[in-house]
Amino acid sequence: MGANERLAAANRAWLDQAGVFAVNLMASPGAGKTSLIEQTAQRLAGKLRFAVVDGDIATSIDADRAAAVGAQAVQINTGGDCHLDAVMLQGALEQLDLKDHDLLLVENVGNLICPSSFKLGTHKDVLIASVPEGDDKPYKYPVMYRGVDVLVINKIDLLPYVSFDMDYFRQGVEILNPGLTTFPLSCTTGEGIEAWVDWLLEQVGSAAKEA
Ligand SMILES: Nc1nc2c(ncn2[C@@H]2O[C@H](COP(=O)(O)OP(=O)(O)OP(=O)(O)O)[C@@H](O)[C@H]2O)c(=O)[nH]1
Ligand SMILES: [Mg+2]
Repeated sequence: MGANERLAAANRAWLDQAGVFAVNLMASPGAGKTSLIEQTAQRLAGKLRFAVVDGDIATSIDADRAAAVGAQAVQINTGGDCHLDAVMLQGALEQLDLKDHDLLLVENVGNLICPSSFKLGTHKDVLIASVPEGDDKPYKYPVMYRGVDVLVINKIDLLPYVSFDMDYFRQGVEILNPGLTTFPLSCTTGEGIEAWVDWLLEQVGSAAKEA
């Protein structure tokens, strides 16, 4: 873990030097990580130059989806590991033209446990929860919910069809991570996506000012 922390710090320094703001997207399998990348990419076109790193156990399906919406995309296959780590991200950064980008979206392996333990060197950790997973997830996966900087609640279009008590869910989040910035949205209808994209633009803008 110590070696991972050191490599994560080196990744951060590299990203900062290149002027790239990086976000680590974590979620359970199927919560909508790639869908959010697709929606974000479509709205950022012409506003920001961005790249995507996709972590999966196997296949290049997600990197192909990101490339299809215009992102420079690198796929990492972990070959069985349930999370990305700093050395994997370092390998992906070597394949990207970092100087040509302002933003990097990293899609971690679908898992609510392991990714929370491995820092990558990204600037913000974002958790995507989705309505069909159930409203008890903050209570059952506290380490993940406690450690993130931002929460996206995806698939709100399904709220009328599944039993998901938003108040119960948000109370659980509030106990673990008070005042957490949260974006309820739907990648299917597009509702709420603008607020998420505005947040990203703001973050990239403030990072550029600090540099
Ligand atoms: N109804 C609804 N379906 C959605 C929404 N967002 C994503 N989906 C669907 O959920 C499924 C999984 O979406 P992905 O974006 O592939 O999820 P992922 O988190 O990238 O999945 P893995 O990379 O396999 O972990 C797909 O069938 C999407 O079409 C949404 O807001 N509403
Ligand atoms: Mg995906």
